[in-house]
Amino acid sequence: MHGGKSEVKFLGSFKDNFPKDQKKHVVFVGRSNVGKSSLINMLVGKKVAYVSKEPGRTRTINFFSFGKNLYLVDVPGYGYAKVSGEERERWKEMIEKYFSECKDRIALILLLIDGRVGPVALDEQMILFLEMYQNLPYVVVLTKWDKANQKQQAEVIKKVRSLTNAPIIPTSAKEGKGKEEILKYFRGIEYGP
Ligand SMILES: Nc1nc2c(ncn2[C@@H]2O[C@H](COP(=O)(O)OP(=O)(O)O)[C@@H](O)[C@H]2O)c(=O)[nH]1
Ligand SMILES: [Mg+2]
Repeated sequence: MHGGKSEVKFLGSFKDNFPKDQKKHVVFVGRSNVGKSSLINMLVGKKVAYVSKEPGRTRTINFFSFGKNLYLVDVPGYGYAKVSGEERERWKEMIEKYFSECKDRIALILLLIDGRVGPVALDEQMILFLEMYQNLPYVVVLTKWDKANQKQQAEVIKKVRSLTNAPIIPTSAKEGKGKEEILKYFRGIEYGP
C-alpha cells in the first residue's frame, strides 16, 4: 500500500456472514455523524464512503478492501437519538456478532470522537467495551479538529487522557490532518512489527 487511489474498493454491506478470509480488519467506530465516512474517504484519497447530510442512516457494516491485506470496516454509528430502542438492540446484536466472528482478525480499532465536543457517555462506554471487555488494540481519533478552537482542543485532549492511555490522533478530513499518522499504523499492520 502506498496510498494510491486505485487500491481501495467497496466490498459490500453486511449484517452477518462477514467475510471469512484472513485479511486484517481496521475498524472505524464512533457516534453517528462524528465524521467516520469523511475520515475513510480522506485516508483512501477518494470518495468511497457515503458522507451523510442526515445522520444515523447507515444500518449495516460496510467493508472496503484496502491494499492487498486489509479491510477497512465502517461500523454504523451509535447514539443517534432518533433510533428506536428496537433498532438500538439490533445494532448491538450486529456489533456483537461482528466482534465475536471477526475478533481474531481485528488488527486495530479507530475510535472516533468529536474533536470539539470530546467524549460523551456513549464514547466512554465504547472505551470500556474495547478495553475491559474485548481487550482490543485501539487509538482515539479526534475528528473535525479544524472546527475546534485551541481551548476546546486542550480540554478534549485532557478529557480523553483521563479516560485512556491509548494514542490520540487529532484529524481533519477537511484539511487532511492526521492522514500520514494513521496510514503509518496501516503500514505497520500490513508489514508486521
Ligand atoms: N469541518 C469538518 N467537517 C467534517 C469533518 N469530518 C466530517 N465533517 C462533516 O460532518 C458531517 C458528518 O460526516 P460523516 O463523515 O457523514 O459522518 P459519519 O456519520 O460518522 O459517517 C458531514 O457534514 C461532514 O462534512 C472534518 O474533519 N472537518
Ligand atoms: Mg457514515
